[in-house]
Amino acid sequence: MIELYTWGTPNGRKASIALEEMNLEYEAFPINIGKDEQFQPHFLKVSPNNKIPGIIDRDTGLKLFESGAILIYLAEKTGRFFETQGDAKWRTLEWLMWQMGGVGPFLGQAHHFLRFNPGKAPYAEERYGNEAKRLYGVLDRRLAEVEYLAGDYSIADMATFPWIARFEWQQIDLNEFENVKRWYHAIAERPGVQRGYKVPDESAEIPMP
Ligand SMILES: N[C@@H](CCC(=O)N[C@@H](CS)C(=O)NCC(=O)O)C(=O)O
Repeated sequence: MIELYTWGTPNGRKASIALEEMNLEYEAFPINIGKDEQFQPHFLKVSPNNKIPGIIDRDTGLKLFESGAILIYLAEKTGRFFETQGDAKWRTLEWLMWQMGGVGPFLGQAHHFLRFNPGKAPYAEERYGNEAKRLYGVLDRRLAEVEYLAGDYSIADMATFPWIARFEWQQIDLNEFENVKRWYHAIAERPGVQRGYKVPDESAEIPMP
């Protein structure tokens, strides 16, 4: 049994999608970051960086924060969605790290300036809007070569998908990125992804282009 501390955001959904895809038993505890619940002492014991997601594995007592580490942990625990040998291992880690170091932080800034604070900082809007388009171009070219980021569907796709699901917030037209659109539709159809997307907010719907 895994305790998942989460909220309905891209980083939170990475973990709930992985838990659903891996058929792991878990209980979700909402941490409302709009109400500063991420600063509560009990949550900081799981995630000292005061950000969701965090997990506690009741089987082992392990507490873990950072979504990339959580995905690797769950994949190792179940032996699923992460090839641990050869080229596929490194392709998975490479694209997972690309998501953690590029897609997450930069698209997060695009949300901040383009969606929530339009007109306040034109330079930042231009910078993060351009960076969003550049990242979509990188993703599109990769997905022109392979079906999923590491070849087979993996934790690298689970990490990236919830960020791409905010394409409207990033002012991205998915029709301009045909390969991303094909990949997005395929992942959006997976029952585990559909269930994981609704944690902890049952009313959340996957946006479709
Ligand atoms: N690198 C972290 C980023 C986590 C993150 O930024 N979480 C956001 C929600 S998507 C959060 O908890 N924000 C609350 C805050 O910044 O106080 C991860 O991938 O887990």
